[in-house]
Amino acid sequence: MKKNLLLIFALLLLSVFVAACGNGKSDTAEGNTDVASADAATDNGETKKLRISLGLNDKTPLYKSSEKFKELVEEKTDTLNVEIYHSGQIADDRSAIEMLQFGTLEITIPSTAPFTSFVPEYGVFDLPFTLTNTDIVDKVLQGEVGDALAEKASEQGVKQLAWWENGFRQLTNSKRAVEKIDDLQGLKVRTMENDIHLGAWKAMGANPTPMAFTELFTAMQQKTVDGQENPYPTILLEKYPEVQKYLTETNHIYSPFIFLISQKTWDGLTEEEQKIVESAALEAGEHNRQLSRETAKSALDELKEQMQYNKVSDSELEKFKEAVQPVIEKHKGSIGEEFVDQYLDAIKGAE
Ligand code: TK8
Repeated sequence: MKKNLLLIFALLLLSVFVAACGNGKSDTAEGNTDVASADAATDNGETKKLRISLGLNDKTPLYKSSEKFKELVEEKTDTLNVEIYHSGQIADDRSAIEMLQFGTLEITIPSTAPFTSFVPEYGVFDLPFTLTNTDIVDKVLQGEVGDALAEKASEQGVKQLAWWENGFRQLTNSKRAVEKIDDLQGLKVRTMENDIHLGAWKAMGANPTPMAFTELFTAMQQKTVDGQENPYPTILLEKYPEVQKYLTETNHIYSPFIFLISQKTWDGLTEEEQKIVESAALEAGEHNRQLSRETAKSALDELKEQMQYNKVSDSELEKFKEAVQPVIEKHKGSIGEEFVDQYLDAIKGAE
């Protein structure tokens, strides 16, 4: 009898011990949980860790402006510690956004295109040839359209603190110079994961493939895609001339970057910390736009030395614009007719 009681007591003790250990895994969205598990969000109880996941590498204006953000935050408080992870070390754009929704990552700064899966209205920026210069861009983003979009983001468990800049997108490929729309026929162009980009390149005669940015360089190296489209700083600093021969200036789309923080993270900050983080994101955003524009100019000069460059003539570009018109009409519905009209009116008002 005594033996049985001892055995039951030992088993009880064991079960309590196992339950206390747990599996140590937190439910996280896809992504590299080595650096992005929720428990890592606080260092040693005193400081809160803000990890920033970036897709681009540490040579780009995006990374350098993230360092500026870190500097601005850490000079104002010692309760926040900013860590920057570049080149998709933690996750690609879409996965990083999902991790913010889960609260297993604090900050990411993606292009708007992949964000349209969460908030379709951001698709206005994917309507080709609508934003045509940086003056108009600044007026539209800093005006009511920009504010309305940031408002909609908060319905998805993420808070947009600022508009940063990716830039005007240009085409590169390894096959041939693209002087006219017919040169696009059958060209395997990688696009961001966004239906409007896919539809637009199809309408222009290319053979587009949506793909996460983290897979792009390898896909070009292995020739699974012929080409891609990104702003000059990305093309140069991500070393695309190593795997692409032709550079075609099209300015077909202006891509913003959006500074997103997890709502869960935001709610865990004190009011003082929220003020510091928001003002740092805005100030580093101004730094980013300036650096992005300076870098785009110098990058083009360097790329002209390394690639076969051409600019599509205005008359030929009209054929590109004509080809994508039906795509714009079609996606007015998926984005929201009213909001697209508000966006196009804001552009007219800024001209
Ligand atoms: C980087 C991406 C990139 C974008 C793309 O995370 O995917 O081509 O232009 O800048 O957001």
